[in-house]
Amino acid sequence: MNKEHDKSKRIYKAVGITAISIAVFIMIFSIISMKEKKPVDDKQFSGYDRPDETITVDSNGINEAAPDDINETDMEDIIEEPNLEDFFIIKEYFKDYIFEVSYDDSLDYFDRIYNVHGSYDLDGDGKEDIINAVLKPRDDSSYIEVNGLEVSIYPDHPTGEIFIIDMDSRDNYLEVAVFDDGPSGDPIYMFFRYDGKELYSVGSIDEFAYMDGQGKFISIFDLSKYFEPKFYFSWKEHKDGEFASYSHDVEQYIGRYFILNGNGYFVSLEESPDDYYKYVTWDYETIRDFKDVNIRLLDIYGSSSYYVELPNGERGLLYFWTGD
Ligand SMILES: [Ca+2]
Ligand SMILES: [Ca+2]
Repeated sequence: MNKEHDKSKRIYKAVGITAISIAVFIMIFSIISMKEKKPVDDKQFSGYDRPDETITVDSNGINEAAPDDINETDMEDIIEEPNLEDFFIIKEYFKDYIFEVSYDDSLDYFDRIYNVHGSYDLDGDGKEDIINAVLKPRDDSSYIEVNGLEVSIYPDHPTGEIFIIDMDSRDNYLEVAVFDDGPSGDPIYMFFRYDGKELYSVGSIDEFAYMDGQGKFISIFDLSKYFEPKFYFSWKEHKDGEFASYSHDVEQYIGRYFILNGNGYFVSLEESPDDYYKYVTWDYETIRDFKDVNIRLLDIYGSSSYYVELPNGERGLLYFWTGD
């Protein structure tokens, strides 16, 4: 009887140990597979392996729709490479609020002085904060003021456009974005934060930049905007009132295929030159209108200049006009 009892005890023990081992194994396995999940997102942006691969460009790259389902799970304090799918144009992050704007319309458009008034809770204490601004072109008497605290600014071509924006949903602050059309068609948004004690500038970025609503921004100048899938060269992260820049490894896209759309300059060249810029010409005749052309990236000089191979085997410099 005792012997039998001992035996069954041993069996229970053995079964117990096996169960624990299986549980541990499952745990380790799920941790590994969780870790392995991450690069899947990146894969979408690494270009196409073969030119004859099915071309689906609809969900790749950047969305211009409302940021309805932004993933808010990544709260870790570590620097993560942005996933372009989380990025939307800046306007999508404006609050639905309209400032009172007045100006003397007897003045020329480029000389107008805008007086702006509004109120919004900027520091998240539940009380509205009084916001005023005077925006005068190329004049340092321009300023923005919150609850009597003033910061002077120097807009080139203000248009009176000013918005409430949430640069980072992870903190309680909302920022004020002041639009400046720039010295010659290089529009920017200047951001200001009121933290309950102080009002200060928290940087500026081009109007067409993208952001993820969690402090990360990608300038349109750092994006391969004519390619699908798109990729970025660098991004900025807003933290503690400052922008830090991080570069992204684009070498990984060399040898990959992308769909090209848009007007680009193309100069036929058999090999990628060391000094590509010597071959750059702004001749109208070198402009080509590319429509869904499957190109292969052979060299990347910057976000607006590449060495590529066209589907017919022709190789050359591909570059885009970015100035004005
Ligand atoms: Ca407040
Ligand atoms: Ca915020």
